[in-house]
Amino acid sequence: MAYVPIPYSIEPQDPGTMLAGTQKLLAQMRTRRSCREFSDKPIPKDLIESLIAVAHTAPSGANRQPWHFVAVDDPTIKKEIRVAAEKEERESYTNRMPPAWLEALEPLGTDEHKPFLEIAPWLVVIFQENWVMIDGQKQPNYYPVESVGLAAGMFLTACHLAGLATLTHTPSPMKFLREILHRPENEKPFLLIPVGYPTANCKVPKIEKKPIEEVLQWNR
Ligand code: IYR
Repeated sequence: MAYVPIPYSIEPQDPGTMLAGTQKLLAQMRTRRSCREFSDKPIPKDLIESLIAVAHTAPSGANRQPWHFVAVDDPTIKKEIRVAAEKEERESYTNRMPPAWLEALEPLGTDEHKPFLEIAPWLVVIFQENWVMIDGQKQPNYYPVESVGLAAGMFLTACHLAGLATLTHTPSPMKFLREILHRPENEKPFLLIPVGYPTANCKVPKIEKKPIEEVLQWNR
């Protein structure tokens, strides 16, 4: 496909406005937490579609957009997902995760019980497309993990700014999602994201981000 350049610009802002805006965003984003106690309060389909449309603006390797979103609010399918996820998680917590991993998870208070998979009004499952058929030929996608990770991050941000709670859930292994949701063999489940409101007395673990100096090096 030919290169077709088109004009691009961003509305200029002065640095003070940029800093104030960023600090406001930072304060908002600092309140984002992974939620494991969801209420069943419904969320309209068109809101979920807009949130996914935000994720779909993400950049991707060679603009292949190697993602597919499945939004589930069907109670029967949510139950099927919960049953399959809890089966894998039970095995993981009992036999698959080594002691060091279980110890690392202790501050999060997680276990094999995943009631939120049935209670949260929506489960958004992001699939990663590892290859595509182009002109009858199987072609790899480029940087699919990075691309889908970017889309997932933008989805979480959009949900938070809309006032919704999310969880980045990765039951392991999660190939059951491809079967339950009838996705093709070029797609690999990437993340299972319950979306909803926290319960009235929702609790989250008391954990903190590292200080910025620990994750930021300046060379100037
Ligand atoms: N998938 C399991 C275990 C788990 C693993 C990590 I890494 C976490 O950050 C949290 C949980 C579960 O969802 O319980």
